Amino acid sequence: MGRLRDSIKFLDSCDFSGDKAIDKQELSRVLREKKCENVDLVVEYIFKLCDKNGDNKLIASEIQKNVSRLKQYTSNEDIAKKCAILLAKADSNGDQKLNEKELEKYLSENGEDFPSLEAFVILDEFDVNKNGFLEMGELRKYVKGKVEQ
Ligand SMILES: [Ca+2]
Ligand SMILES: [Ca+2]
Repeated sequence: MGRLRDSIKFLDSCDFSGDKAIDKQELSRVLREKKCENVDLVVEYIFKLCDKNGDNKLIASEIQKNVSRLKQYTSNEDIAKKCAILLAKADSNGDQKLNEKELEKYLSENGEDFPSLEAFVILDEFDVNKNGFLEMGELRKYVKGKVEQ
């Protein structure tokens, strides 16, 4: 399965205007069709990560570089969508991982009474490889745990 083929497929599925690029409206439309919540936030986050030249369009090379991420963030799967929303809200430095500070900030913005304690507890439980970050696989487990509560 080639990256190039994947990215052409992804471009085809989003590029409604046929200009061989994906703009924010097109990405929003795709996310809405997938019933994603917080669409605007997720779109901004995806562009922050992927639109390296800042022209508000994702061109072929940008799509190719980020295709696995783009597919994940626009997936039909609920957990993937929830992870995308969580990252869009909490990943302030755009490294697609959450460190303790980012978690703490997110938790306090969401009304958690003891955000720093809670962030510590979450990392202790879900940061399985103990690198100090929740990255995608770990994030999925965290989000999944929350959904099943
Ligand atoms: Ca981060
Ligand atoms: Ca980790």
